[in-house]
Amino acid sequence: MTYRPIYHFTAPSGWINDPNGLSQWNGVYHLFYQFHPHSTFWDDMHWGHAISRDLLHWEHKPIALFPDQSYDRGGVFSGSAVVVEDELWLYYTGNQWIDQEQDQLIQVQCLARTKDGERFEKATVNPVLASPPENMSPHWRDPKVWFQEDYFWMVLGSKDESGGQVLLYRSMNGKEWQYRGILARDPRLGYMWECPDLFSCNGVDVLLFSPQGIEAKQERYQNLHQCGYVTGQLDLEQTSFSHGTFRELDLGHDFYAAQTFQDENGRRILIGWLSMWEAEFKERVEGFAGMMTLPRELTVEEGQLYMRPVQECETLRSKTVLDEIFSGNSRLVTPIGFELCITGNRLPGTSLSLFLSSSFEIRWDDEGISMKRIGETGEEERISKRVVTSMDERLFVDASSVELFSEYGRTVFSSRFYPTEERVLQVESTDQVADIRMCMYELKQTM
Ligand code: DQQ
Repeated sequence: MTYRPIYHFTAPSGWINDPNGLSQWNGVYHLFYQFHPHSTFWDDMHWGHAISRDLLHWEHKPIALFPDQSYDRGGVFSGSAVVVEDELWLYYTGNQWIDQEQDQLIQVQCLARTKDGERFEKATVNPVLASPPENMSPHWRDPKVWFQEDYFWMVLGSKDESGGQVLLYRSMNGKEWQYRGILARDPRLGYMWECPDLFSCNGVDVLLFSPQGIEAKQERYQNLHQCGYVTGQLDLEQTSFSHGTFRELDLGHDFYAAQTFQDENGRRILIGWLSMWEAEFKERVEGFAGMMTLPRELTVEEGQLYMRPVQECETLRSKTVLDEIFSGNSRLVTPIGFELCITGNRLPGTSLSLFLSSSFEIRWDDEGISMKRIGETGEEERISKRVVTSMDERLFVDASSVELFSEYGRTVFSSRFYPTEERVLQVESTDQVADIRMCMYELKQTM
């Protein structure tokens, strides 16, 4: 039984976490990522690199950035990319450990440039930001940079004694930066915010970030760390962002450090890490750990973010394995990678369950949608209390991952699962669930 995905991105070997430097440059998509090539555990971070023309077939490139300078010898941490004239500029956090066990560190913000996407040069002016604003924590990282209204802008994740926050910087030339102030903070949302991203989508300003340490509250905030967003009104000149309440972007067990970019067609595309800190990573026995989500197109509808797999994903469909009106419990041996579409209506009072293995169940009933996994630490359930009777559901399964796009992308769950037996889909319903059509496509291998 292999856990290696066939159409999701992962490294040829070693450990990966956050997506970095997502961009499209002269038609080519670039995916950089936090990478430890020497083991399947997080350690001195490098930036791995891959390119694609369709967001699905990724060509592995040599490592782009190594932890080889005095200011980043403890790791080339997360960051972003901006196209500047005929170059791609990469911003990242240089990490230096003072005492790793005590979490004592020095972090600085750095720039690297490439003219050809092959050779990357760290700027001689590095670090471009050498210390955090006065009296602030040395934990400030993950620069997300963009160009707007004649300036380069940067948001950074950070914290103070009351909790996580986002800092705003501005620059005329991308090398000399001025601190503009704290753009957002909320002491109820954990002790540190990582990987901030600020963008406008369908005319709505969105701040996406990954807060660490929010306490679980009923069905919410069930993961070790969360990834979510607020929407509101941004005023860059005034360093202010008035916004509504925080929402988790994905309700599954494994989703963190997501980043977005705008592609050359104007789409706002997101990729997240389809794993979670301190998770099982059973794939380690195969020499790799961690994978990315499918690329997803974002829209804002009814005031909230929707995520749908990019349209290119339809080209993955090879054979139709199943196309039928659901008529009762069934069991089907599945391909390693498949997409299952469920459309129609579920009658109130009925339930529909999909078992991807005896330890992984997805269920729709009058309580909502749930994903239940039995793992090393026992049963972990993730729930959306939104009740779905009119079904427009797309499920992507790839060896050891599942992504459910429910109600045409309104509610999304991403999780890892580790089947031990045959790859089987077992469908069970309590009663006649009424008029449900199920289509399954075998998906092509791209990786
Ligand atoms: N991962 C990176 C940091 C970031 C964290 C280090 C989020 O830059 O804050 O690998 O997963």
